[in-house]
Amino acid sequence: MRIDVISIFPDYMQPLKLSLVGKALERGQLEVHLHDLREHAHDVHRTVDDSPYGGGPGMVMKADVWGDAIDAVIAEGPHDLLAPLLVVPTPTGDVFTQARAQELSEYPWLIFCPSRYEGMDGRVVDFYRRSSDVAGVLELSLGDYVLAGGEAAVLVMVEAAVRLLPGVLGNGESVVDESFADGTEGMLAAPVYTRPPQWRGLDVPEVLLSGDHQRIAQWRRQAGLDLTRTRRPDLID
Ligand code: JBK
Repeated sequence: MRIDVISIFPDYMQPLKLSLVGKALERGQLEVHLHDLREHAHDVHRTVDDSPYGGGPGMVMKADVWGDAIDAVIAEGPHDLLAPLLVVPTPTGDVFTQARAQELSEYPWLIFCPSRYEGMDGRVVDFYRRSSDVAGVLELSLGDYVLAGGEAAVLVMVEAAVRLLPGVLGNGESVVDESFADGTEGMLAAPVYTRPPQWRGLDVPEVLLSGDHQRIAQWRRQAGLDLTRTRRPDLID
């Protein structure tokens, strides 16, 4: 998979070098290309934003700067790959879920466009939705809270998608048993324990020490269901 990120803070993406995503980069399972949006500004001050039409607080990221940056990334990009999917993190987007992570992981090429300030000029996504230079445009939201910009959301979305790439997770089982995975019927996973069997007066549930794999599976299903009912009743409906 190839991932491009266009941002006024390309250094914000440095954590991608670490941990599981970093390993995928080292193994060549993933390529990440970072781009500074300001390199596509049109003036000496490298301006990327302007005041909103209609008034109001804050600043809006300029359509021409974003358009030139996205065009340049597409033009530089590999011509053997299919058109890229544009991903725009925004609190007004569709909620990012495990199903969305799976969907992202199935594209060979993603271009992330995190914006700062009050967001980007609305015509940018309108334009690329009609453009055959891209496979599509997804506006995605992590949830109902306010961030300073989309960069942190990009880190989350990249990690969630990349760990689903074939061969990225060492343990092939982890992807199927975890909370929200396919086959768990959208339920939370049961609590987990490791040695010692007793710690500060607290015991590991006896069944997990029994070696009876059928009872253990049954216990985990029930514990996951109980947890889902109490913590996330919305997942049951
Ligand atoms: C938020 O993806 N988001 O959730 C997001 C992106 C950019 C700004 C934001 O405030 N919530």
